[in-house]
Amino acid sequence: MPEHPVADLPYAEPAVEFEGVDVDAPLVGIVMGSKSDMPAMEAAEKELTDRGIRCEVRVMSAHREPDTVAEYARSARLRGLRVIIAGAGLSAALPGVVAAHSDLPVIGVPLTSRTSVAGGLDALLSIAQMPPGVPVACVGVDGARNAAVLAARILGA
Ligand code: RP5
Repeated sequence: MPEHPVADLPYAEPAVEFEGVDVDAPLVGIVMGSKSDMPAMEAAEKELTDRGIRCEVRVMSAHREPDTVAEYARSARLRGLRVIIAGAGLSAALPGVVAAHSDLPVIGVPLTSRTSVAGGLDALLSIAQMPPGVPVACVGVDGARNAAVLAARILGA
């Protein structure tokens, strides 16, 4: 019987790549620029949890902790994440920076903020106006729940 045509393909690398992925690993990463964003972003966690979609929540700022954000985004796919939801207010660089370091779909959530000069419009424009080739999907201001619904649709869940 002839060898299967793909039998000799090198599977070693993917096997190594997925070796460390926990079967219970979260599928959606929810990140936000500040602890002050938590009340708004909790709606995303609730929606995903209600749908039985595993998620993790982290606070990290693109401006205050740029190395942490880069490391998180770069390792996201290998850790099993499939979508990243990123919420931020004011200049709201977080979703774009995550998208710069990962090829996973990134959903940005523009947030109103105590010191916003434009009621969240500043964050909305920062998140939506990405340069060609580095896409970030953008929901409405304080639209964390919709970000979770969109993540669920991306996952087909
Ligand atoms: C942004 O600045 C955060 O996402 C938050 O919405 C806003 C204010 O942050 P804090 O000053 O409350 O930490 O980076």
